[in-house]
Amino acid sequence: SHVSTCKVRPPSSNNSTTNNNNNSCNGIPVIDLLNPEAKTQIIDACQEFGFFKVINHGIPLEFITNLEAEAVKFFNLPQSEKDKAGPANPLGYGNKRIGRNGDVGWIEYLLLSANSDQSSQNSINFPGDPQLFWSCVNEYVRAVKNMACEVLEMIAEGLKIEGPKDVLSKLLRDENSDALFRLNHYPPCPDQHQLQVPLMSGSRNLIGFGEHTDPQIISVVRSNNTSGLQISLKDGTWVSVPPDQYSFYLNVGDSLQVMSNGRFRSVKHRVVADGLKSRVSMIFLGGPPLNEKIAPLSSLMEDGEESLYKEFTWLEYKKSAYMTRLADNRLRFFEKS
Ligand code: GA4
Repeated sequence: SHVSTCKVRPPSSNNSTTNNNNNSCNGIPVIDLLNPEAKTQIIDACQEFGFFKVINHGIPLEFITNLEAEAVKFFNLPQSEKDKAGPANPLGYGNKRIGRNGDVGWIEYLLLSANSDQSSQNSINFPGDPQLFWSCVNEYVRAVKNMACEVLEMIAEGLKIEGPKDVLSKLLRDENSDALFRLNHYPPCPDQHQLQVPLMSGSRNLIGFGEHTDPQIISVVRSNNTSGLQISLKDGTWVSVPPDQYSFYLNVGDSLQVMSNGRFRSVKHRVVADGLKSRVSMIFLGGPPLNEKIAPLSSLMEDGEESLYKEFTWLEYKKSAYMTRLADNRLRFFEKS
């Protein structure tokens, strides 16, 4: 399939009056969180793409570089050391295998809990300097979760729904929120003949992380300066996301698609590994408490509008999601026929 490369529109060529967001790369909206228009721009982006980049996010660069250094240190350890933190079931260190249902990719990762109560983390036997590692993770996760909550508050305001602006953010701020944090490493691959992982059709690129949507409410992605992330547009075209180590990309998850009763898109995305440069990404996956009902926000529903989905809790959805393969349409089982 065709994948377009980055074309940044020069400011002068933008004489659109309908689209109030004139800042984009490869068509991907760039939202300046300090811009008073940001709320409306985020709503537009969630509807059209389910994906956008944020700048002026207020997260200290130091938090990012500290954690990246710890991640690189870990991934550079000998295999036998890394294996001590595994296998990922689902938390811990994993290598090539993603989930439980046969998905594989050119990837190694650490899947961690991002709950405020991190006692579940104790089951991971982290090699090296676990104290330093966890303090970097906690410092980063706290800041990124906070930013995600601010964006969810802007979404609530932008939707002009009645009632408190924390209808969405409170689900992440809840002390029982079910959030995950994932550190991914897509290593270089000098000898592609030895590979046990699928190649992209018609190219020399490897699948790093196969196409999927995120089951949670919202995800926040940060990567180093290596490309690889691609998103699927409404028409099915894949678009490369230009790497930007100073910004974050946010994506709408399945749960937010449901809570917006289908107004927002849970964006399909994937990572291709180019085999030459190593890509390191860190992803905060914001989910609600396990017992939370995932249903369209009542304040959003218009007169006579009905939910497109059956009612379910996050626990039910999560269980069901972990039975699927990456590329499956996980929401399908919960759509009303
Ligand atoms: C996709 C989003 C998150 O990375 C993740 C992934 C999880 C895993 O890697 O274990 C899943 C995948 C993700 C969706 C379907 C199931 C579960 C792998 C898989 C095949 C941690 C998550 O929550 O769902």
